[in-house]
Amino acid sequence: MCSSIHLLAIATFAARRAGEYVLANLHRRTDANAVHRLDVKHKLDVEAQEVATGIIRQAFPDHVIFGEESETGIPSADGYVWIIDPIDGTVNFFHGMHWWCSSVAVRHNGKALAGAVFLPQVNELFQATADGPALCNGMPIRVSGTASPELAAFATGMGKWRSEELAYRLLRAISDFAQRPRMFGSAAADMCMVAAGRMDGFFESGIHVWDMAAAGLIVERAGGTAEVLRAFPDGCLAVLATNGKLHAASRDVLLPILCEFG
Ligand code: LIP
Repeated sequence: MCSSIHLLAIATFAARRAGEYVLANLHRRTDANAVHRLDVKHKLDVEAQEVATGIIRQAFPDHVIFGEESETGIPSADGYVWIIDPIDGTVNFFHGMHWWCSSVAVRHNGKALAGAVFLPQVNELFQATADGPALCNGMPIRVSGTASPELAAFATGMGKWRSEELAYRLLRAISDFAQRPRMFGSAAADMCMVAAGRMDGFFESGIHVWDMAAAGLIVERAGGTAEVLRAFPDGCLAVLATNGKLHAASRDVLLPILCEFG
């Protein structure tokens, strides 16, 4: 069994180097392979994933490595699997918005062991291991104490991939449930805000395992709860991450809407 400290060191090195590579190429922010209405396929996504992959491969040559830009499908959960999102918040990055990050997680037989999320343009590095504290720039972080939904700041995203009606129903439910909905455009970065106690919850339907693998562990190790409410056949996920105190009430609002749409 690999030590969690070693796994975290490599996850951190890979996330930081990938983020620094993208930051060094900020002048290429519009250098996309394809620009779609709901997504941008960016050349720097591919290049930064290669940077992270090289670091991980050198340290753990026999581990499975997979990321948003991988041509293969999601690998089986057996053994060690590294999960990379080289730029989470690609559309933000493409438009010059600073809210994006590089995320690297490692799982063993499906259990998250270590994760790092690096936000280069706000210079914040979030980390956690399965048996250690959640950290931001090396300092321990904790989720908020907000227990009343009407006082909760809730981040969400607008994945309209499944149905626009579903997307707007979910947004309306969060807007009615929480004090304020907020939409920043990077699931991993938004979940780290929950871990740091700056937001009280996050929900999005239509993200992927690479968006949440590291940040979900960081939320849990900060005392919160991160849960996949629905896993869809195409690999998309509906993910709820909260400070724990709001989790059951949030799930009770959101899950019936998800189920209504199948
Ligand atoms: C993004 C997510 C975001 C979601 C976007 C996109 P990407 O990931 O972080 O929360 O709203 O649709 O999925 O594609 O930038 O890595």
